[in-house]
Amino acid sequence: MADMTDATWHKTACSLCYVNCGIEVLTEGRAITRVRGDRDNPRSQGYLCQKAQRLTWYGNHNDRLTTPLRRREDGTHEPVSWETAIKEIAARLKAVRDEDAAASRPGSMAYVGGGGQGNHSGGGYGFALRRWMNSTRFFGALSQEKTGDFWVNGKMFGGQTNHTAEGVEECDLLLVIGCNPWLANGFNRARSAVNDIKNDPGRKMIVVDPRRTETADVADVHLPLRPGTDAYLLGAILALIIERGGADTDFLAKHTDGFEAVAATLGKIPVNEWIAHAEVERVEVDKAVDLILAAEAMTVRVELGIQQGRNSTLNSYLEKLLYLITGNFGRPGTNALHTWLMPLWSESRGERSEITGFEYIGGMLPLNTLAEEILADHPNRVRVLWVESSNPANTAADTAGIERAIGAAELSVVIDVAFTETAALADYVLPAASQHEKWEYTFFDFEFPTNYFHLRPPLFDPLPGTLVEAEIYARLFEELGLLPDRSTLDELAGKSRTELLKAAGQILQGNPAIAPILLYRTLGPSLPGSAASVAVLWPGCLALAKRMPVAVQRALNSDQEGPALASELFDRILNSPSGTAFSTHEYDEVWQLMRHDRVHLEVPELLSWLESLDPAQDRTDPEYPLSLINGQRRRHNANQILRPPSWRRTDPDGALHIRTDDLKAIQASEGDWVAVVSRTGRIVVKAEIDDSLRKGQLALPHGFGMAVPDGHGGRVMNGPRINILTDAHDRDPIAGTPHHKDMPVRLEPATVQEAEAAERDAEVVRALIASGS
Ligand SMILES: Nc1nc2c(c(=O)[nH]1)N[C@H]1C(S)=C(S)[C@@H](COP(=O)(O)OP(=O)(O)OC[C@H]3O[C@@H](n4cnc5c(=O)[nH]c(N)nc54)[C@H](O)[C@@H]3O)O[C@H]1N2
Ligand SMILES: Nc1nc2c(c(=O)[nH]1)N[C@H]1C(S)=C(S)[C@@H](COP(=O)(O)OP(=O)(O)OC[C@H]3O[C@@H](n4cnc5c(=O)[nH]c(N)nc54)[C@H](O)[C@@H]3O)O[C@H]1N2
Ligand code: SF4
Ligand SMILES: [Mo]
Repeated sequence: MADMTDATWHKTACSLCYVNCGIEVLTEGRAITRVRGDRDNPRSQGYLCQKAQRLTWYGNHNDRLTTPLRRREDGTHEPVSWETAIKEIAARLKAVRDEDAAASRPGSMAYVGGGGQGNHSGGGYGFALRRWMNSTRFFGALSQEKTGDFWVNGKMFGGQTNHTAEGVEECDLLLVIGCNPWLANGFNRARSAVNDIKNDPGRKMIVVDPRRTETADVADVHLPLRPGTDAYLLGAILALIIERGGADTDFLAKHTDGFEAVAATLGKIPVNEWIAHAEVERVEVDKAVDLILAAEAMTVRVELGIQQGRNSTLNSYLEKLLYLITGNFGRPGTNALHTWLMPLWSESRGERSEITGFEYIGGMLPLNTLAEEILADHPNRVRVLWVESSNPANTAADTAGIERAIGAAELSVVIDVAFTETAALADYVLPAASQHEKWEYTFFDFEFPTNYFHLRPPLFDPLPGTLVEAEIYARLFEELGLLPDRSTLDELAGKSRTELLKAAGQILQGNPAIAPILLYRTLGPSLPGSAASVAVLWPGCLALAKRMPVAVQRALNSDQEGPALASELFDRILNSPSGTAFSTHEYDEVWQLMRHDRVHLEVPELLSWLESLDPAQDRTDPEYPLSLINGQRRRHNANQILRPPSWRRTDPDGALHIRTDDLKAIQASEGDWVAVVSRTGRIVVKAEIDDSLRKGQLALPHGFGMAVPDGHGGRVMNGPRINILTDAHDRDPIAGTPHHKDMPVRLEPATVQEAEAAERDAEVVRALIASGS
């Protein structure tokens, strides 16, 4: 396994977005030298997008962490040994836990992250620590994009983990709302799937997006709405569907409750007024409705355009009503629910933060409220900030507020593979082995009727100085004295897989939080190829085999039952380097996945929200008249995963995209440095023409703004740090998610000094790109 230079193709997955396509790679030293799609991967079937070839830039660069770091008084960091770091962190955690207990207050730790686009193997261990700290406060990327969707799923289907899948490959109508699969992917084999639809006259596509995106360009109907008006447009489309008899009355009678209340509210919508407010043509809307009514199997695909847009949680409701009212659910080519090996988020039941009043959704609080939880003048404020596999100093709204909050935490710890902007502010930084240096997987398994899981063996040994997350937490728990003694561990390790959890019962009763670590230290060592950290999947296999034995038997083609079936599944996962199916359903079994007996179409909070919409109130701020897509997905961005500038083949500066006429309005030209100004901040960016945008709409890319080594011992900013512009209080009233896709801004020419400073940084970055570092 170790650092090999050979001509063998090794199977793994791409971790540059959450689709996690199966890939095969050639390696040389620690570099990935070639990448090709893995045709044996049953989900991605050999597909790759433009980014995968650049994967080596993730783990093989000069800004990897190779030693624990401790912050000095002056803000710089010094290397310390693992022993020192673990000892000191453990002592401080224990002190805070004891103080919390003495003051009878809830645990005051905030846990942020727990996994990125390709890595969820650390999360379970991090949760264990949070649990031991008696804290419920969990924040992450999902709680700044998807929690509104989860909340609606809870209301309609009964569970916040009743998450939906799309039937893109088999649909005859794909309705794309607020996403750009051509560049962002987001579902399996996205570009191929879009091309298949384009090339088949019998299949159609509608795109709802203000910009004429690459996806919209090949659609049958494109509705280029005014940013932020989705709720109006979707409301009007729903009203038209019902008016034209498009409701599937058989489906509604059989599977749903509450249609009358929904229809009554939709019936009151002033359709023409709302369509006019969205600034789209009525004839184009009618064409879209024609296609929806004619579809045999429609699937609706949504993402950040509506989830990080105005009326986010309401949008998530309307989008679901589109397929539910028309009966496009639980059949081939429609939307459906999917299974989980282990759910990626949990069920909340209306608990709220004492500090902000926001509701926990899926076990999470809005990332937008993290700074408030730390900075609040409240006895139960957050004292310990624990960040794992996330870079909130760049990716959370209001960079200045987040930086203040990190500084105000009594203890801040970051576990990452690279020296991120968040790490730069932390009290301790712990270096993790990369996703290619350990067994890794994600729970982004969103398929129905067959669902898949992909466990990837490592390509390389851990970079010297780094540890796998499981080992970091195990050492911490040992230092805290939470694990049983060696002989008890040995005795447990001697048990069979099926006996182990039973035998550990009593120990776990005393301290349930240690379960993952106990498995890691007992079942772990018996697993082949140093796969110890994978032991946490075992309880998941047991639970799944119990919950849906028939679906697992079908997927494995097995007639085993109970723990034997679970064991077969666990072994199959361990021995399937291209991934494996873990559940296979019949379509009509979709209803068994739902917590409610019938879909609750009526969600009173959202119907009254819809009724309260008023175009007259929905005005732009004359101070900030433009709408910024703040965090656009482009050809060469990938969240904060690829940090060295050299990975990009396009867009070296992370340019501001703007229409010719909007740029002319400030007397600037392409290539000029311009200032984007919001209520919260001001950044200077290079202007590049993109006439596919709507008038008055601008776009800045996601995935820039890292401070990277400049080659001369310092650091340089790699493109725009976009969350300087975002206001953490401009957020959804239910989910607290930000409105990144429709941010009010104005544009000004940059000052001479600003332009010179920006040009100096850009030159350094271009030199780095030229030198390939
Ligand atoms: N290349 C690339 N791919 C990625 C990522 C990446 O960083 N780079 N990140 C991954 C991640 S984490 C995610 S969550 C996904 C996100 O994937 P997407 O959501 O598809 O990507 P975005 O570019 O953020 O925004 C989607 C679209 O919303 C549109 N939009 C803006 N305002 C509005 C509006 O008011 N209404 C509507 N209907 N649309 C609007 C924009 O024009 C844009 O086309 O991408 C994943 N894939
Ligand atoms: N303005 C604006 N802000 C946005 C968005 C936007 O569109 N606009 N998009 C939002 C969205 S949808 C998302 S998903 C978030 C993403 O933002 P984040 O949640 O911060 O996640 P990533 O950018 O994926 O960065 C993950 C971190 O994990 C580290 N990492 C990688 N591998 C490992 C590993 O094996 N172990 C450990 N411990 N660490 C590892 C990386 O170095 C990186 O620092 O950004 C959000 N922020
Ligand atoms: S779609 Fe592209 S970025 Fe996403 S996992 Fe597949 S190859 Fe990687
Ligand atoms: Mo995301």
